[in-house]
Amino acid sequence: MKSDNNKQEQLEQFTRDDRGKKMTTNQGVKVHDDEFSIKAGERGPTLMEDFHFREKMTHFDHERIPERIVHARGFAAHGEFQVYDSMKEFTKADFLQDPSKKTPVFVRFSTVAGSKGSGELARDARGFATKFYTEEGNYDLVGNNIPVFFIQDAMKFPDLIHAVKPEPHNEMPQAASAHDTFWDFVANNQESAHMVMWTMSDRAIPRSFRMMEGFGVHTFRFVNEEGRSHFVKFHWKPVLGTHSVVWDEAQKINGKDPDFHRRDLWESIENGDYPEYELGVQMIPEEDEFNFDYDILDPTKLWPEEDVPVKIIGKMTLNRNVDNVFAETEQVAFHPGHVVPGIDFTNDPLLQGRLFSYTDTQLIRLGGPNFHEIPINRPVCPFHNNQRDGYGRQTINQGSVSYHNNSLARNTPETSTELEGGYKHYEEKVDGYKIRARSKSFKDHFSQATLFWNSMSDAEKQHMIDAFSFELGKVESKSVQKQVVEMFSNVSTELSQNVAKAIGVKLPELKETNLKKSSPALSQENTVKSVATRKVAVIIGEGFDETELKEILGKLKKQKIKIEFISNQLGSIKGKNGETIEVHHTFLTADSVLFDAVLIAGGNKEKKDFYKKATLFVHEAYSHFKPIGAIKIGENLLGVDDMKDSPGVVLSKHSSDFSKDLINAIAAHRHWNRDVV
Ligand code: HDE
Repeated sequence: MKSDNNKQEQLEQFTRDDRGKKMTTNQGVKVHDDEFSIKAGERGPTLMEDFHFREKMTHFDHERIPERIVHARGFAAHGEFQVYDSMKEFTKADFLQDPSKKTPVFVRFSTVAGSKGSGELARDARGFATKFYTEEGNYDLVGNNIPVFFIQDAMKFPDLIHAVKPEPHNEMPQAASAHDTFWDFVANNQESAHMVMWTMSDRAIPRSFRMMEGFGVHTFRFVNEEGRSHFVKFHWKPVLGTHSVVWDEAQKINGKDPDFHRRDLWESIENGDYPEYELGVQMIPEEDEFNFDYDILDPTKLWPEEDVPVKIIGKMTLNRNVDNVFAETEQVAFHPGHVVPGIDFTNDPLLQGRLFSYTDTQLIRLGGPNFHEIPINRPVCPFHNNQRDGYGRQTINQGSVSYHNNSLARNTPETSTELEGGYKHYEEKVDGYKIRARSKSFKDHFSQATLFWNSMSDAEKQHMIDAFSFELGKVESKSVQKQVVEMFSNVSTELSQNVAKAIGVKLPELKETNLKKSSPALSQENTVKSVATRKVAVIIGEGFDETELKEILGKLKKQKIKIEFISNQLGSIKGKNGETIEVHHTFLTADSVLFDAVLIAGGNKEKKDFYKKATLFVHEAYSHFKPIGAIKIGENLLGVDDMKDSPGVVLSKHSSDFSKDLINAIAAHRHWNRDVV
């Protein structure tokens, strides 16, 4: 089938299906036997001349490449992007001009601190890196799901990462910031305060890659045809809203299914439930650069959406899983310096340092300077220059000339004027002393951390107090604990006092912060509420009520809710009128933490063992504030009476429209005002 996606077409030239083919060596020689090496006698030593054995083993010995120093654990998918209306007024970037144009994209999501094999529900920022294969070359938006960063200057990045990674003397803990060196770094680098508030919030434990925002973090520039520039911040807004799990659940998911996020993304795409994100931009005209009470180039600051609105300009849809994780997800090389005409940099010192680091890291990770020739990294437009040779070079450049200027090839490949699409850097006037220092305008570390705190709902605040208390509770040094509590007393007295109590350190002095401002856009309570693709576990036993269940399930499915049946054993379960249902999981192979909601169908022929396991399942979901529905015979699984009257628990006998009430309860995501121990 011919595709209308030129990146996919390009990749197909390199894609190979080995099924049904004859086995050959890499030299193309047909293989006679792939099980035994050649030996001098059946019980003798292996012979060096066995080229087939040598080739197979050598290739195997070299299969691994270094994992990414950060963002090692990632998962990716293909898709496309379309702009809603031309952005000509602000940028000349070609892929942002024509609403009928689809630009292929490749997106890699990741955790930051953990190694390649770590669990996906770590408390951590998530990477959200997008490669747009535009007609003018590749544009990479290499962002995170948190809009600010821990540090302001790239110089400190190795220190930050050394502090958060497992401690070098014992390689512990894996994929976790809950240890001494990370919190010591925080206390001694106080510009980290704002981002730490985010990583201690629910944002750091997303429900799904499909339900998290993305941010370019830095301030970039849009430049239009006339050369006029706007400062710009990029946002991805998930169509399904921004949702999280709770910490206890996150830790359990890591054990029950360490692949939880990738499985969710993979399955959604396989099912045709394509994840969608809208692209938004906040723009500030060049002349307004100094009209804010923070420095708009400081990467520890966001621009509150209520002050600088997010203009939604297009949509990205992820619609194809990779064919091969190594070839695509592992070998993709992102770089914030991969820009196209119409998008340019600012002097944010964090961004400036990233512009160096990303090529440098690929040289060791992908083994040389030709990583742009790896299929996933190739632009879809032609590329020509005088760069030659190096490990793994694939292009066969013809002719004798590989220099510029030349006359022998009529000075080609030739450069392009701006009008012809040549990338011309924005001509910004820069004047100053060479100096190693932090700008004075970057010195307020706490105001926006307080803004974030003020913007949280009561439940979100409690989660943050718990997260700080957990993390600092794992810190062994009393001195570090005290320093951190003292530091966050600059952000919120309520937060720091509660944490101090929980970890048993002296209460910090009361500091009155006058900052009352909040930004509602920062709270996940105000996000989109959608039930589409939510996973409901239906607990079902022998003798369930077919008539009632069928009607409810029909209505849930209409809302694109996913249903999975769970019982004591696999196979068919019979209803009271003899109809059967195939069970997807048992209480052994599934767990409530892997679902968004529970529907108890029950069964009147089940015995004690079923009830014991089912009750545990339901109670755990309840303790994680999840919506629970019970149809009549299932109700006895709810046990204690106050559970039946709790928010988010819907009983068919009390409800005139049970399915509707259950759907509303699922849309609310979690029911925080429950009395849960
Ligand atoms: Fe990265 N970062 N980073 N980073 N980063 C890398 O590049 C670096 C920063 C981000 O899925 C590395 O190819 C420095 C901010 C993502 O392949 C490396 C600094 C943001 C990914 C690197 C930062 C990010 C990376 C490791 C401070 C959000 C994964 C492997 C100056 C805007 C991309 C690689 C993927 C990966 C360096 C800070 C996002 C070492 C020096 C801020 C999403 O080059």
